[in-house]
Amino acid sequence: MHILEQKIRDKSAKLGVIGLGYVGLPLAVLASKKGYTTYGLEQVQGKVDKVNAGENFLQDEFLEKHFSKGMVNATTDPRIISEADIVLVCVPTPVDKLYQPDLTPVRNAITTITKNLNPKKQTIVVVESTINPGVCEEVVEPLFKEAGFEIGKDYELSHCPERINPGDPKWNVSNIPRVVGSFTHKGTEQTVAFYENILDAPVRPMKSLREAEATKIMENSFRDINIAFVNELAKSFTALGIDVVDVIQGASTKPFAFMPHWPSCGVGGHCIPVDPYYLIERAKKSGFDHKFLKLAREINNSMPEYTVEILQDMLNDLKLPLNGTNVAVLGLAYKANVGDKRESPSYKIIEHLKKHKAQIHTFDPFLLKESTEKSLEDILSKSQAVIIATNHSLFTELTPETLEKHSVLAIVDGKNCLPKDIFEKSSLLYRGIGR
Ligand code: SAJ
Repeated sequence: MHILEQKIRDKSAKLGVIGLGYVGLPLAVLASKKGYTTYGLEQVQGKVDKVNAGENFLQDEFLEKHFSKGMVNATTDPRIISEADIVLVCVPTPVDKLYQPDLTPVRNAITTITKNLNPKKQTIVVVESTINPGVCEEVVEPLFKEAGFEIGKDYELSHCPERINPGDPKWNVSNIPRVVGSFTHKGTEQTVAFYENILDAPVRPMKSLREAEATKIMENSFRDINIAFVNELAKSFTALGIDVVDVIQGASTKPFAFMPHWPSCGVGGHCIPVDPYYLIERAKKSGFDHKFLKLAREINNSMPEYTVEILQDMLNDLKLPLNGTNVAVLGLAYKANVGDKRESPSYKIIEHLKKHKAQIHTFDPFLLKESTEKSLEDILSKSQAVIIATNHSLFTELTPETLEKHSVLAIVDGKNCLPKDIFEKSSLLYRGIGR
């Protein structure tokens, strides 16, 4: 049996995880828990210190339960790569302001590997970061080639897309099934063997790197287009006096061939609003125009402005201009009960409110440093209108009485997270998204 295969089986293989964020740190802790010596290469010294002190700086249930001091040897020193038998790349793959993919973090990680790779070890390099089909062969492999390394001989290259769902109490790094694609058959076998050793979930070998890269992009584009579908229905049904949430709940009684998604003030996060652009841009290079994916992105990107328009209509009914009105934006994070503001619709709502010269106040219990007010009481006491931009549990407990006590006049429920029927019986003006 090949030495590396033996080391994977007997867990003497050493791992190097590049990027100790919400993907890399849980992965490193899981591998360590399963018996592998695990190094973490992280450029932020503060994170390195926290990891070595056993301090969990992420909101992640798996880490809360399993992470402790000594499990991961974190460092900023890239020379640990030369010791690793398997290197796992877990760095961000964002888009820039023009929604263009930004592979800089991936390129930097791969360059670090090429400067420290020990070809005698025939290291397996696994990219976990979400990338579009073609990145491994067109961006990653050429960097190794330039450094004089031959794929399949000096190293193996695999892709195992991460599927972390921040804040999910059920699905975590240990139990989410994974797919693996590699450049060679041996690479696929070895990489599947590694993941089968650390996961309590099936690992599916894919035909090649490209199918593995396409899998994650497809999963998240699927979610984006389905959200865009209900967001378009929300606009259309409002004009027809139809409550789209009631319709979605009705359609959900069908036990097959329907999967509910929900309209909201926008689609945020590091995955759903980002991943489709990776495919849109790469497909362009092969002469294909993803009209449908682009339209879905356009619809979802229109929801923050649509939310402000709803507020504007409500204030018109009260003969109040948005200009000069004190508006409370409740929530800055992109999803409930996490402190992550990447691509958050809240900031786009704030931009539109600014354009209308509203007096803007913000409060997010998970992002207090970014909030202008430090408590719900504070912000409500200053505001005549409220937009719920994130469905944090704290906001879902809001009652009409609380708002009326602070003489709030109107509320836009951007995440349809309040009991509409109760609010409609109050003196407040209440509108949801599509209901
Ligand atoms: N959203 C809607 N309507 C919906 C669902 C979500 O407007 O029906 C909005 C959310 O408010 C949020 C954004 O979309 O602003 C993204 O929400 P999300 O629940 O998809 O959360 P993410 O971004 O953390 O997505 C992750 C993804 N996981 C990975 O990429 C590994 C995604 O694949 C999962 O499907 C998703 O979690 C999940 O299912 O929760």
